[in-house]
This record gives sequence, structure tokens and C-alpha cells, in this order.
Amino acid sequence: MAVSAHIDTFAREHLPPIEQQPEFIFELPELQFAAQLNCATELLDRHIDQGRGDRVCVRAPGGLLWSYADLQEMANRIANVLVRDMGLVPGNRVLLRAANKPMLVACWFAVMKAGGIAVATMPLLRAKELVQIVEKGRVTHALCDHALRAELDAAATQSPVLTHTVFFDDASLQGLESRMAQQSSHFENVATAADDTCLLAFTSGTTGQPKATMHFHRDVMASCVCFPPHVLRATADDVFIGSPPLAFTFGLGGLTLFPMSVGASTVLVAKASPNDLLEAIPAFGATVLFTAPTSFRAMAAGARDRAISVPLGGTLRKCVSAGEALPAATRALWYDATSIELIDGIGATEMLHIFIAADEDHARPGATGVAVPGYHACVLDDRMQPVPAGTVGRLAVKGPTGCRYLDDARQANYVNGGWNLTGDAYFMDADGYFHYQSRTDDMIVSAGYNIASPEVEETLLTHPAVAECAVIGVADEQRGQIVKAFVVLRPGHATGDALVRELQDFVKARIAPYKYPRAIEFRSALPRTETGKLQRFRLRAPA
Ligand code: 3UK
Repeated sequence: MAVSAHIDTFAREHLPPIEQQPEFIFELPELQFAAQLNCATELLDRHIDQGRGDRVCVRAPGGLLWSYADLQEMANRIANVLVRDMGLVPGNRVLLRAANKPMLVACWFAVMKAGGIAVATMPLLRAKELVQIVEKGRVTHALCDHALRAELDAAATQSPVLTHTVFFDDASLQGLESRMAQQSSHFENVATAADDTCLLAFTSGTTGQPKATMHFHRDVMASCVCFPPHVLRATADDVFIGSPPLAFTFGLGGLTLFPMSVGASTVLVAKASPNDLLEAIPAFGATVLFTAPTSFRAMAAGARDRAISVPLGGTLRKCVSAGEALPAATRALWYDATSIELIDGIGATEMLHIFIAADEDHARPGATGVAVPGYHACVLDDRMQPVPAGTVGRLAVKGPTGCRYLDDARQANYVNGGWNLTGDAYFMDADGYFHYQSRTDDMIVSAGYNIASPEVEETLLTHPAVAECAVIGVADEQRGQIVKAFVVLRPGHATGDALVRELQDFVKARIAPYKYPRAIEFRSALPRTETGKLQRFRLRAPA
């Protein structure tokens, strides 16, 4: 039996009731975890213990370079600050707030080492949203980049829960760096149970009250032995880079957990726009890139000009796309520019990371991929019965990780009969490949026809004038709904009725004509979340 190390038992007390939890399965030999498990021991200290302390672990623009031993020393000192200076006891929640930078990784590991629960937050969040997180997660401690302190200070005055905050990149005597200098570089990791919660991840980019997903030390390690070795197959010599914030589990895995699980290095770029990445990839010799479909699309031309991929004489060899459906046109564009086949993967905050994907050799345009080893996936109808191949239904998954919302009635919407229901409409083909259709609530019903917005978007994206687009259903008296497209043009193309008709004819000629956008509106940009997801609901709201 695992013995919890948590003295503060808040997380355990607010797990969903057992009958509402998904079924967890641990079929692979790599998924047999010890009862006591601390993911910092596995991902960080193990490398030093096994003689790899001198290998490069983290780099950042400006010349910063930390070896594994350097990161360990930083994390140990911060863990001592947390415990000795800030009074942290195992099980306490620690808010982390910074752009993607090395100190954030050091703080994250410090929290793991001390048996705390990391609550990483998106840098752009405002006081109001931070208060919601602090209250929901009963967050008592915070480590925050000095540059982002204003909104956190404002949050702290609004919530009595948050009582211990220390800032880093702060030269003052109260700053984290001065406190670290007073502490030992040694720290004995708390012997957490494999099923002690170690992170609360708030779901990204939705409306309404935020949901906090709970993940255990065991879940963090499970995410490292499924997608990374079976699909990504990176090595200790790889250099990871990308755009997703570490507060988004896509970024946490791709830019911290996965590189460190194989002893590789990671490049943390605080500002990772497509242009920033195009400069950083050759500058750091990056080999593995994690970003979202729109970012691959925006980077394609520059990637060709700079010859950033191995086949063209550069360094980049593996590219992972997740966060949103990958249009076949974007896959083709990236391949044309780099000769690299994208690795598409669907993940979710609830599942921690990617559970359906295809590697370069098994990629199929238009399909996300097959269930990642360790996971089972199927498509179910509204009565939770499996549908035949080719029929669209609700995507259902189970595996070593799964949804646990902290104290939230919406648990019953995501988990049903042991399956995690991601809210995505998919069909599975005869070969077990899963094809994304839409979010289950993004289906447009027009004059009795079901129309999946991504299919119309994908078609529009193949038109040379279209830089970006988004398709929604808008209310219509005659048809119930009609298809409306919001289009951002590439430079050099003029808006106007002629282009509207051209785009409409273009769609009609390529997919079933009833799917064409009866309304088209030109925009200079589309509303997106900080994680790069299109916010269709903001397009639905009247301007
Ligand atoms: C959508 C995709 C089609 C899908 C995430 C990788 O995106 C992540 O987590 P979120 O909680 O959103 C989950 C939802 O996003 N989605 C993500 N990837 C794909 N749809 N194809 C894809 N490849 O609707 C899913 O339900 O923000 C992604 C790793 C960790 C993550 N948290």
C-alpha cells in the first residue's frame, strides 16, 4: 500500500468520488510504478545519480545554460526556501507564474521535491482569473516572476487564501535569489505516494468557471512512457523547443517532462512567436519542435527560406502538432517546406498529454492517428454503445491517466462508464485511425445537414488568398443555421464581393456544395486563447 506523504490532505479530500472516476489501466510493463514515487527523483535526480549531471539540461536566449546538476542545485535550494522559509508542508498548493524560462522549471521541480502541488498559471491571466484559481485550489503559496507581480499582488489583496508569495528575478533581499543563497544545495525529496497529487492543471480556453484537473506523480511518469518512447522516440542528444506555455500540460510535457525523461535538453523561449522560433531553432540547434497547427502554418515559408530541417541541412528532425485539429493542408505545407512529416497528436488537460497520435511513418493526412500504446480509444453513440467504423460519434479514451476534476460536478460530463469523453466528434476508420470531425458542440446543422466546421475551414485554407479562417453556424430563419466563415487574408489580397463569391465557389467545387459558407466576413485576426486555440464562441457573440 502506498503511504501518502501529504500532511495537508486537501487534494485527497477533493478527488472525485470513486464511482465517478475513469477506469485506469496499466498494461505496459513500463507502467508498473512503485508505491512510493516522486517524479522529481525520476526526471531530475536520477540523471545526476547515474553520472549524467554535466549534461546540458536547460538553455535560454541570453546565454543561460544549466546542466542537470545545475538545475538540481537550483531546485534543491528553492525546495529549502519553500519548506524552511515559507512554511510549506507536503500537500500545500504552490502557484507558479512566469513565462517559459529556466527559473520556472527550477520552481516546478522544487515543488515536486517538497511534496507540494504545482499550480502553474498562464502569464497573461489577470487578477480576477488568478483569484478564481487561488480560491478553487486553496492555493497558499506562490513563486512568481517579478515582471508579472502586479496582477498577482492584486489577486492576493482580493483573496485571503494566498499568504506566502516570493518573487524571482528580484534583486531585493526578500527575492527568491537572495533566499536561495541562504539555503543548502541539498534536499531530501519527500517520499510521496505514486498517487499523491502533484499538479493541478486548469483547463485552457473555455468560458465560465475554470476546472482544475488533478494529476498524480504516477501520472506524470505515465505521460513520459507512453507517447514519448512509442511515438516521438527522441534521444538524449535531442534539443527540444516550442511555444506552448509550461502552464499548459502540452508545454509541460513537450518542453520539460519529455526531454528530461530521456536526459535530453530543452530550450525555453519566453516569447515564442513563429518568427522567434524560426530564429531560435538554428541558433540553438533545436531538433524537436512542439507547437500548434496555426504556428506550423505561419512558420512554413520562413522554415523553407532558412532551411531549418535536417533534410535541408538544418537541425530540426521531429515536429509535434497538438492543441487543435491539424488540417491536411497544413501538414502538406510543412512537408513541402521542410521534408518533415508532422507528428499529430490529440491530448487534453484532463488526460495530461497525448493519447492518439501517429509517428512520421504512419501519419495519414486528415487523421489524427491511432491510440498511443498504453491507451484504448473508441467511438461511442449517445447511449455509450460503440458505433461501426466510419460512423461519427463521441471520442472515448482510457489509459494510465484520466480525468479527475477537483470538487466539480462537471466530472460526470467527462467521465461515463469508466471512459473519458473528450467532447470531440470523431470517426474511426477500418484501420483503427481516428478522424477528427469537430467538438461535439461545433456541429453545424443547416437545413437538416450535419456540417463539421473544421472540414469547411480545411477547404478554405487551401485557397491561396486565405491565411487563417474560422467557421461557425449562425442562426437562420429558413435553415436553422447557416455556415459562416471568418477569413483573414494573406497580404496582397483585397476583400470584396468578388472574393466572397470566389471563395464560395472554391468550397462548392471541392466538398459537398451544401457545406459552402453562405456568409463570409473578413477579419484582420481571429480570437485565440493563450494556448493558440480558436475561440469560436467569441465569433458567435454579436460584435
Ligand atoms: C483539442 C485536438 C484535434 C480537442 C493538449 C496535447 O490541447 C490540449 O489540451 P486542452 O485541454 O484541449 C483538449 C482539446 O483540444 N485537440 C487537442 N489536440 C488535438 N483536436 N486534433 C488534435 N491533435 O478538442 C481536445 O479535446 O487545452 C494537447 C497535450 C496536452 C494538452 N493539454
